[in-house]
Amino acid sequence: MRKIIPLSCLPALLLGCSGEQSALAPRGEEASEIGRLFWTMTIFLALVLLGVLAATVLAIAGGPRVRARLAAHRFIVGAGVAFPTISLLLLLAYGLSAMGSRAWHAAAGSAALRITVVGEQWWWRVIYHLPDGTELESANELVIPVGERVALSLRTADVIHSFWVPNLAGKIDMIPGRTNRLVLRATRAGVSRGQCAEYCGGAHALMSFHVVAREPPEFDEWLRLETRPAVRTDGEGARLFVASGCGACHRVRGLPSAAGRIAPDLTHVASRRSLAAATLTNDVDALAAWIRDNQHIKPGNRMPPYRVLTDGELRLLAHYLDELE
Ligand code: HEC
Ligand SMILES: [Cu+2]
Repeated sequence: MRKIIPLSCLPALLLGCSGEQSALAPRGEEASEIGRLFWTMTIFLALVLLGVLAATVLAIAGGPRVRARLAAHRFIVGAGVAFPTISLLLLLAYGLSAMGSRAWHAAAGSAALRITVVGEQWWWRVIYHLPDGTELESANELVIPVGERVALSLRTADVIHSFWVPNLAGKIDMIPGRTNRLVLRATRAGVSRGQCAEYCGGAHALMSFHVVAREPPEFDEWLRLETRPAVRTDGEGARLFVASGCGACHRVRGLPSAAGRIAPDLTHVASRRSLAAATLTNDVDALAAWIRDNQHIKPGNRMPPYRVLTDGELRLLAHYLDELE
C-alpha cells in the first residue's frame, strides 16, 4: 500500500506542471527566463547528487585502490573545495545575470500598452491607459497583445497583495504606498491564470484572475468593443439594477445612475471569463447565484447578499448583466 499511494499521486502531481497556472509551462518572456534558470539549477544539482551518491557507494563498496583515491588529498581539495567554489560562483553569476534581464524599466519605456492593476480585498481593478490619454477600467482580467511589451503598474487599495501569473512572469508584491512595476510579454496566444500570492485576509484564496493574450488584430478588435459604453442601458433589467442600488458601488458606462467606483466595473462584465476574481465561471446562473448568495460563495467579500430579491427579479438582473458583452 505504502508504495501505491505515492505512485497514484504522480499523475495529479505532474498535471500541476502543465496548464494555465504553471511556472513550468512558460508563455512569456520572463517566465521562460525563470524556467531556464530553474532547469539549469535542477539538472546541475541532480548531477552533483548523482556524483556524491556514486562516491559514497564507491567509498563503502569499492576496492582498496578506489578507496585510497577517494581519500587522497588531491581528490578532497579538487572535488570538495575547488569544484563547489567554482560551480557555485558560476551559478551565482548566471542567476544574477538572469535577474539583471529583469531590469524592466528600460523595457517599460518601449511598452506598447500600460496597465495599472490595483489589488483590492478580494478582486483586481484593471485600468488600461490608452494612447489617446483616456483610461478604460475593467476587473479580474487583463487582455494583452501577443508579442508586445506591456508595462504594469501594481498598487494596492488596502493590504499587501501579490500579483503572480506563473506562465508569464515572476511574482511581485503590491505594497501600500508604493507602485511596483512589471513588464509582461506574452510569446503565445492563450489564457493564463494568476493568483494573489500574499495572504490578504479571509477570501485570499478566492482572489485569482486571468490574463488573456490575443494576437494584435484580435486585441485591437477587443479594445474597440471594450471602449464602447454598455450595449444596453434601458429596459426593465437596467431599471432594476439601478433601483436595487447596485450602481452605488458598480459602474455601468452609459447608465448615469450607475457610476459607483468601489466595486468591479460591470460595463462589459459578460465579455469576461469569470466572476468574482475567477471564483465562478461567467454565465446567467452564476450571475444569479452570485447576486443572492455571494457571501456563501466568497465569504467576507465586500458585496452585500441580495436575498430580498424574488426569483423573477434575480433572473431579470442576471439576464441584464449577461447581455453586457
Ligand atoms: C456595497 C457595494 C456593492 C453593492 C451595493 C453591490 N455590489 Fe456587486 N460587488 C461589490 C464588490 C466589492 C464586488 C467584488 C467582490 C469580490 O470579488 O471580492 C462585487 C462583485 C460583483 C459582481 C462580479 C463582478 C466581477 O467582474 O467579478 C457582480 C456581477 C456584481 N457584483 C453584481 C451586483 C449587482 C447586480 C448588485 C445589485 C443587486 C450589486 N452587485 C451590488 C460591491 C457591491
Ligand atoms: Cu491575497
